[in-house]
Amino acid sequence: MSDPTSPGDTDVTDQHDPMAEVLAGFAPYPAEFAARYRADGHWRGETFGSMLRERAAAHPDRIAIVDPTGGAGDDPTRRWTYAELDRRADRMAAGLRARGIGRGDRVVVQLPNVAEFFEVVFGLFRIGALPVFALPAHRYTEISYFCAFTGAVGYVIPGVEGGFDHRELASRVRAETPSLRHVLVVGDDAGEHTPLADVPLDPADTAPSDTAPSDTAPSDAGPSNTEPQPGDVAFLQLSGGSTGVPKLIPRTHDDYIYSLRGSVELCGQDEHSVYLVVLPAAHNFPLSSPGSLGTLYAGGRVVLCPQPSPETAFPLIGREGVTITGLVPPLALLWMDAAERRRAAGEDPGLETLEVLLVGGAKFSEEAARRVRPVLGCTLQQVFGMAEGLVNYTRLDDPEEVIVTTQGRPISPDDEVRVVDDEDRDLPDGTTGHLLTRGPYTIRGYWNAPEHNAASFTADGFYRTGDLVRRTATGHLVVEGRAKDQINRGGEKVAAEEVENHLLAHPAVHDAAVVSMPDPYLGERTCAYVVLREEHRAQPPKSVELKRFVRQRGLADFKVPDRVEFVDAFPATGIGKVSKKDLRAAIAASLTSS
Ligand code: AMP
Ligand code: DBH
Repeated sequence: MSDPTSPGDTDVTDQHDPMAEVLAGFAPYPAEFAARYRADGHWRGETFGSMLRERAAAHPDRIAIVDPTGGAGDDPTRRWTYAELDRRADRMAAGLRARGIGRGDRVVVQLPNVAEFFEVVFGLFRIGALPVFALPAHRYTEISYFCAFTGAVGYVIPGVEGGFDHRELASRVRAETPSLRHVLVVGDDAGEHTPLADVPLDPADTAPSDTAPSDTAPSDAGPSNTEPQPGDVAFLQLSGGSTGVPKLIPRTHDDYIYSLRGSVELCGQDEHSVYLVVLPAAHNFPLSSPGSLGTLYAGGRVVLCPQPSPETAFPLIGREGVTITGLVPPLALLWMDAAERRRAAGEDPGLETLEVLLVGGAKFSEEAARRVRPVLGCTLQQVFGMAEGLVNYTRLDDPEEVIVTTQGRPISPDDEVRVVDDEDRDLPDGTTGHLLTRGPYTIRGYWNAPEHNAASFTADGFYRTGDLVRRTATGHLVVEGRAKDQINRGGEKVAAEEVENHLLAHPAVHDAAVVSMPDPYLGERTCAYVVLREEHRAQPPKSVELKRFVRQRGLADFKVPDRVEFVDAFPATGIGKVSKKDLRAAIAASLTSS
C-alpha cells in the first residue's frame, strides 16, 4: 500500500471529533417542524445504509447497477445485483474504517458515471462518513476549496478522465491540505496514491477498533453512537451559488430519502424502472429526481451512461430497456434533433422503451417542450429543483398544456411556497415574484456559512431561492427569471462573483462584471465585461488571454467566460452600483445586430 497512514491509528491519537464538526456547521430543523415531519410520515427513520440493506434482503438477485465500461472480457459491461452492491458497500465500509475514516469525516468524491461511484458512496453512508459531491468538471480551484473548507480526510478520483490527470491535481491538493490523508483512485494506475481496489476488506477481518464491539460485525451492530442515524447529515451537496465561493448543502438521511420517496411516486417508478444516468452522477438532479438513488429506493435498475451524446445513449437505451432518464434542456434538444435526423434517414432511433423524460436544471422552452412527445415518443416531465431542497414536477397525468408551459409543482403537501415582492410581501397567483420555500426536505442553512445564511434565509427559515416565478391557479410554478447573480449555462450554474474575482487577479484588470448573454443552444452563456487599468489601455490584452488566465487558475471549464468585452466604464444604477441589467441588454443587442 502506498498510503503512508497506517490503518486505524489516526482517530485514536487525534482529539478531534468529526461529527461534532459537522454538527457545528449544521442548521437543524426546529424541533417542532421535525416532530411534524415525522408525525406526518415523511421522515420514517430510514438511512441510506438500511435502505440498501433492506432492498438487498428483499430482492438480492435483481440487477441494481449496470456500467457499460470497466468489465473484463468481450463484454465490458458490469452488472451488480442488489446483493453484490450491498456486499461491496460493506467491504468498502470496512476498508475505509480500517484506514481510520469514520463517522462525520468528509470525503470529496469526484467520479464520472462509473459503478464505483455507488460502491464508494454507500460505503461512506454505512460508516456515517460524508461524501462531498464534486463534479467531474471541477478543477484545482474548486477541489482545493472543497477539501480545505470541509477539512476532508479523503478524495476519490478517476485516474485520467476526459484527458485530465486527476492524480496530479490530487497530489497538489494533498500537499497543501493537512487534513487530506487518503487519495483513492479508480482504475489501474493510481500513481503515488492508493488504488480504490486496495481498500475493500472483508468486514469479518477488520480489527475491532474504535467503532464496533469486537464480537459484532458492523452490519448487525444495533443503533449505537457510532451507527449513522436518520437525522444525521448524510452528505454535502453543492450549490451553483451566486457568491465568490461555492456553498455546501448538508442533507440528512431522513429529509433526502423523503424527497426520493416522493419523486419515485410522482415519476411513476417501481421495480421495473430502468433509469439512465446521463448527467454527472453526483449532481442533485440525476442523483435524486428521481435519479439513481430514487431508482434504488424503488428497487429498479440504474444504468450508467459514460457520456451524454445520442451516439452513446441511444444504443444503451435500446439494449438495456431504459424506461426513464433526466436531461438538461440543451441535451434534450440535441437528442430530439438526433432522433429526427435518424428517422429522416430511415433509421429507427431505438427509443421504444423510454416512457418518461425529465427535463430540468434550466428553463425548457415551451417550443422545445412541445416536441418531446412527438419526437421521442415519451412523456415529458418538467422538473424545477435545487440541491438546497424543493423539487417541483409536472405530474405524468397533467394536461399536455400544463406539462409544456409550467415547471411543475412541489413534491410535498408540506412544501411551503411563497411568491413575494422585494419587501417579502406575498403576491397573488399569476404575479411574478421571488420564490421563498421551506419544507420537509429543504435545508435551513448552508454548512458553516452564517453570513450567507443570514442573507439566503428568512428569519423564519424560508430559503430565498433567487428564482423569479409565477404561480398558476393550479399551483404550478412557471420560472420567469432570476434575481440571483448567477448565469445558468444550460443547467450548469456560474456564480458571477466567483468568476469576477478570478478576472480581478489579472494585472491588467481594473474591474470586471460577468453577465449572461442569450444563446440559442445553452439558453445563456457568460459574458465578462472588463475595465482595464489605465496603463494597459493602449495595449489591451486579447480576450483569449483573459480566458486562458482564468482557466489556468484552475477553474472548471464551464466557468471560463464565453466572451470578453472591454469597456471604459460600467453603466451605473441610480445609486451607483454596476447595472448588470444594462450590461445584459447591451450584449444581447450587440448579438442580435451582428
Ligand atoms: P442549485 O441551487 O445549484 O441546485 O441550482 C438550482 C437552480 O437551478 C434553481 O434555483 C433554478 O435557478 C435552476 N433551475 C433548476 N431547474 C430549473 C427549471 N426547470 N427551470 C428553470 N430553472 C431551473
Ligand atoms: O438544477 C438543479 O439543481 C436541479 C434540477 C432538477 C435539481 O437539484 C434537481 C432537479 O433535483
